[in-house]
Amino acid sequence: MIAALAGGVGGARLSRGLAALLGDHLSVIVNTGDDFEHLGLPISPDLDTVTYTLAGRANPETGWGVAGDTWNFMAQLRDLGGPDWFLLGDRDLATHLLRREWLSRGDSLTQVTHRLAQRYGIASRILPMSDDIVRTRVQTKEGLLDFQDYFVRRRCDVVISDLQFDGASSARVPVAVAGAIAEAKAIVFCPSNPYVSIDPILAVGDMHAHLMAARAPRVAVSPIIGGAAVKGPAAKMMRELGHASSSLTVAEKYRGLLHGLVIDNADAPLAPAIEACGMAVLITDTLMRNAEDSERLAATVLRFAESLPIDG
Ligand code: FO1
Repeated sequence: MIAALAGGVGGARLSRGLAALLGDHLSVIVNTGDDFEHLGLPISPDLDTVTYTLAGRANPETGWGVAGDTWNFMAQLRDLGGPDWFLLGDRDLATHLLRREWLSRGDSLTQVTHRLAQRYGIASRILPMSDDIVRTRVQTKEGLLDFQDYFVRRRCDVVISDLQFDGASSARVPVAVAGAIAEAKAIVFCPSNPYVSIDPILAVGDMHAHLMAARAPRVAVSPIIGGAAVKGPAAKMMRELGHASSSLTVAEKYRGLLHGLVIDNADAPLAPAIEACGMAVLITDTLMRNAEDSERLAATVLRFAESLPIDG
């Protein structure tokens, strides 16, 4: 079993490569801090992005939503003066309506996510980081913003000073997640935003203890290439939170947690400083332009993880 931690589009892209190689030997532990209720619908963006991507159904331009989706619902909503800042495609709507139906009759988010993945014929397991409510909120000079308000409505155009994950400390690690980590031969931190995709996962209950107790190498792929994020606000957040937007910041952030960090060729000069953080470094092409890139990088990361001697 390989366990991967993932959020957003970068996490989904590497998960796609891992799933192609591993099938039902892969469990993807997904961030739910982005989740929110919109028009009475329970929206789980990162769970849906990973599910659509592993199903080969994700919108290739945006990374989120369904490829080829139509927007009749949004057009009508707009005509009726409804909130049109968060786009819900006609096909995407089916996911949210089914999730609401199943949650309201008592199914867990884990059960709902598993059922949706099964209906897409996905062999890998897609596991919410918790079945309890965790909400990422962003501290800005305009006050505390819910994540989607910050990320979508405001397009990240406000300076952030801190992040919080409401509910995380009391949220429970699901049995399926604890099992995936305990059985893992390697644990992969996908190139997701460290602050709003990986940190919420690490903040859940005793997740950190489960990861540290695992007898498996823990390796991450840096989401930063040459000081810039491949996609999304990770680099901007790093600078606003007072750090250099660099793979070295990722290494310093995960010092003590990671056995290895995969960085891009562009960041090769950082290798000695990253090794000084107590982790091995692998330098390769980490940009995933297509499914072949994702599979190549996944294979490279797995070989790297297997090569690492781990402490007892
Ligand atoms: N991101 C946007 O920038 N604009 C949107 O209108 C939008 C709608 C949306 C609908 C469903 C969904 O699953 C994701 C959606 N996202 C949208 C992405 C979302 O904001 C996520 O938080 C990102 O995936 C970042 O993790």
